[in-house]
Amino acid sequence: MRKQGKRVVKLLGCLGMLSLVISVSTAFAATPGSVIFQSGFESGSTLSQLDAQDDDITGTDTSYATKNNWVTDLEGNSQIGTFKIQYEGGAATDRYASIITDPAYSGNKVLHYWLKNATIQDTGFLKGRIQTSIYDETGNPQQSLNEMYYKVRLKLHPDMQKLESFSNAIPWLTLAEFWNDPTWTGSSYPFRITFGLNKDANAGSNKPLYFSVNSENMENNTRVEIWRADAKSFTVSYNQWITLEFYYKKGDASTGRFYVAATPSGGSRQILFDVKNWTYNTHNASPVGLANFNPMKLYTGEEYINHIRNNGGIMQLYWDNFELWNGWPQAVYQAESMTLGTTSGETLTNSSDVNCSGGVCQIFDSNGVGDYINYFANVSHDGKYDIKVGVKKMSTRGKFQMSIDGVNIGTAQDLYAASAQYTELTIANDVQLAAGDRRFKFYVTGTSGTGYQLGIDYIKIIPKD
Ligand SMILES: [Ca+2]
Ligand SMILES: [Ca+2]
Ligand SMILES: [Ca+2]
Repeated sequence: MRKQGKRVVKLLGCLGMLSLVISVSTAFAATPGSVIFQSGFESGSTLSQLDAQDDDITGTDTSYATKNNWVTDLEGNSQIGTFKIQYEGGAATDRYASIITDPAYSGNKVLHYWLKNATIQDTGFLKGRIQTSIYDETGNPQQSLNEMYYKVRLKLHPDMQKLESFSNAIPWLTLAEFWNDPTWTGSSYPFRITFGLNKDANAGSNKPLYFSVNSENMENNTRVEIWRADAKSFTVSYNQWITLEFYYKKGDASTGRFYVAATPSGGSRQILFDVKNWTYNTHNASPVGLANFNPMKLYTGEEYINHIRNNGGIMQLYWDNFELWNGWPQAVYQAESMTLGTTSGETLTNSSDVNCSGGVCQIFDSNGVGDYINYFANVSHDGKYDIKVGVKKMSTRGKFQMSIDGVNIGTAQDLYAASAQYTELTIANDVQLAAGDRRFKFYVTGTSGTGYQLGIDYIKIIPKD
């Protein structure tokens, strides 16, 4: 891969108080993640028993147009080993996973976890487990997954709230787990990242659950914590869908990354964790990729399972809309759906057009140099991005300069064409953006034709790191 001509341009913000650094590389191919598999557990997804302690899901989920087969797309992907559901103990009267109709909406199917009794013997106590496993296996390797992103919806059954009255702290209720060089393969450098729910000890009143993450080296069967973080400012809600996004990047203290974002249904997206630290064992000189992970998991001790049951409930979760990628997905923001900022006041029209993405382009009737329109788009994570814009060119169009949060990026773009033309423009590459709402401004700088209109279809940002 060629990488050349990297230059750093330092620009002063318009207030003269901010200084932003934009680094620009040329001839560096974009490498966004590709979707590996996606399912909403809809019709065609079939859960069936493999043996007493394992189930599988097979079939094609036709609610997604592509990458929707549990066997040929998921297990058939060259970076993925095998998928199954594991229990490790008990029977269906103690625990099960099942594809059911969403109790809140009859038009939706979801994956339901039901954990009534802990049955797995550990040292001096029992534990319970229901987990999807995406694992490296002999003959079906999963060694090259150096980056991984997935999105899934989680709904905590209302019975989960009974945990708030558990008097002691809850340090362990796993919802997802990520292994590098897992201990059960007799490996030399096991490492685990655990994402789950924790709770502090009650002191006279119930305490809320909160999301937590930690990582551990396994050293001579002893767990050594490498890093941890708690998301106590995020309110964990019950009986409400929360979209979770996970990103794993294999790396050391300076190159590794583990990220989780959460978006409650109807609420705003919050980054719970963006850890830049080890994502494999700190002693491992030659780690493979993410060979084993449990993207949807319920794994915890008997006292928490029993507490819910003893209070008239059952420990339960719902999962939906699982989408797995081998890196950050690119983000496309339709002009017609973005939050509009200030404009210079000319008419903005949603123009239905089958050649426009989403069936709509926005036509801004700017009529002179200096007119402008601002859009806000939510950037998922800190990083470098290639910035592209989908446009509809016409003879009545003008030229624009794009800026992000007041800093010009790239050069002026000419939307003039003798007749209608639909094009994706590359505005700039390797632009450093911070997570959150960024302001994308189109500023009219001139025209090659007869008018100054803009025809904006979408903004696309492609993650580069
Ligand atoms: Ca579904
Ligand atoms: Ca399978
Ligand atoms: Ca559009």
